[in-house]
Amino acid sequence: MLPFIARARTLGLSMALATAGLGVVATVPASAVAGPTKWDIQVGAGNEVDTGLNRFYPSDITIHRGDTVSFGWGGFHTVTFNPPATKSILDYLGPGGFSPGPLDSAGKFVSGVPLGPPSAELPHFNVLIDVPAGKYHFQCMLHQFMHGSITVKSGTLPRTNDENITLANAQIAADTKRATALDARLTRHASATDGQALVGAGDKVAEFVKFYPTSITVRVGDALTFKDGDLHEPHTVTFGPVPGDPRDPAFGVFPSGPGNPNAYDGTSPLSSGFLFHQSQYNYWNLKVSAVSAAVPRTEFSVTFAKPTMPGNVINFYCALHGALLPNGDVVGMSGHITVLPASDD
Ligand SMILES: [Cu+2]
Repeated sequence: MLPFIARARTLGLSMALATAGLGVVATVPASAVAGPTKWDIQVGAGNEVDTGLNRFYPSDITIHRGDTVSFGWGGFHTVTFNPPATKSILDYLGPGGFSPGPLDSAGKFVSGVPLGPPSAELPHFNVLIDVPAGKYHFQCMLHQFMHGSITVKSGTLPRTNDENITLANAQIAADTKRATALDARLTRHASATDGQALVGAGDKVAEFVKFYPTSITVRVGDALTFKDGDLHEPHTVTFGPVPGDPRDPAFGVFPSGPGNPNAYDGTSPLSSGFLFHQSQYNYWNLKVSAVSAAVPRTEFSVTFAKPTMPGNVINFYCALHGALLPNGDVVGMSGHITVLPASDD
């Protein structure tokens, strides 16, 4: 069904043409008169604080050749058709990662990122789809499970854009509900004193950009082990500032001191470098990047050399998703540690 305005316009046009003696237009089916359709896909969802939903909403749509797909940003992602084997994730985060449509050949590299002037809403990434009948894949280059497809066919389509949006909203609601329950379970089960902490967590869609727990107690001489539970994005476990130049592609990627993780004093800068999984190294195609030497590591252990003073804590943060403020406070993806004297037994 055409929207009312479009129907009114179509009707008005046929009446005008009929009046001009071109009544033949009345025999053209309404769907042909309507012309190309715009289809909406929301790229990710979440609360923009600590929970991301890394899925295309909807993931798979069926359209006509000549229609436009309008990708609206629901988080930081890319929309990429036919990624070249010569590019790594680092390429997509800069201007070289942008390659506008139309998709007018099956193998054409088309890619967008949510970049633009500061405004209330980032401009959508609109891609005219001008390829023969077939199935065309796209993906987010950052989030390895985030894939979608556009099927091009002629004739009747399975759903309207409005019907797609309704299904997409139901999927967002289901993902949000599942994520809320999983986050509550992780929070409940995170022990502040068992010597372990999670660095990010989630499932194949939901991503929690936080530490579990955020408040940790450990004794002098006992190892505290941080484990990366996020298959979506990399993280760091960082105490104090990260040395180096933030514009350097290698910034923060590799472990750095001078703090000694085996006998940490709680004050010297110390960073795990990026924690990530082998599957992420592969998906990001890091082997062709400036940081190809980065080794996928999913754990970082710290053993403290002395107790914190009463009322004091040691702050830590993720250098990618959190920050150290000039006054020593940490914000975003961060936490703090209380170090007790070694136990006597
Ligand atoms: Cu992080």
